[in-house]
Amino acid sequence: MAVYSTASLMLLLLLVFLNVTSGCGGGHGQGSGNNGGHGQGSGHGQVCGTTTAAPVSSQTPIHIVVTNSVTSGPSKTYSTFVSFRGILIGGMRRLQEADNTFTFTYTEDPNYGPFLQSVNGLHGNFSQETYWMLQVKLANGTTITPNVGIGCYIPNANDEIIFKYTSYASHP
Ligand code: B12
Repeated sequence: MAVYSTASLMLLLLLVFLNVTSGCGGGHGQGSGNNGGHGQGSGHGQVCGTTTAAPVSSQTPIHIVVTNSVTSGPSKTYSTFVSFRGILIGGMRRLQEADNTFTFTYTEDPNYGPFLQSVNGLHGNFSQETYWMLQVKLANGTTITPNVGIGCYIPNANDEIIFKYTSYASHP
């Protein structure tokens, strides 16, 4: 009887412990899951300490359009995905591994992270004042120029990520 009571108590304590520690930094989607709450600026960890069931991690589908405003050559469109609230460069790496027609290189800036240097073999060139601009056509049709680079931008579901080879004149 005493053994049964001790076992019950330990089980109860274990359940309480699991409940308290769930929700923070577990690597699973938080909040409403399935792309809910995407977009720049929405913080994470909103549900820390709550007892809501952890939703299944989701993949956020995106399209990548490679275009050239200097030569006005043909654009090319790819599809890939980022992890739930994952950064753009993660989807780019995934795409590069899966599709050998998409390649990119970057340099690491000490203050701002990865600077997109080349896409599909075409390099931005400071002396010619060209670079790869990052733009995003949102699902509602609006095109924005993010004020962060590929290492910081967190895509929304169905974002059309536009890498536009362009000249400095277009810098925001
Ligand atoms: C000039 C400039 C550029 C030039 C840099 C080339 C050149 N030779 O001058 C160009 C036009 C290429 C550029 C591009 C972009 N830029 Co810019 N740029 C600036 C600006 C106005 C001045 C930088 C500078 O000369 N500093 C002085 C030198 C001595 O310091 P430095 O550390 O050596 O500067 C280098 C870095 O700043 C780097 N750099 C410039 N922009 C960016 C952006 C990113 C993401 C990275 C990793 C590095 C980087 O290039 C500079 C020269 O080598 C700053 C704003 C500011 N007032 O600081 C924005 C700034 C740095 N850029 C910014 C952004 C967002 C971009 C873009 C991502 C915009 C876009 N959506 O396409 C792109 C980069 C895209 C890519 N290919 O990865 C943001 C970065 C914020 C952040 N937290 O990430 C800033 C702060 C402006 C802003 N909107 O707030 N940029």
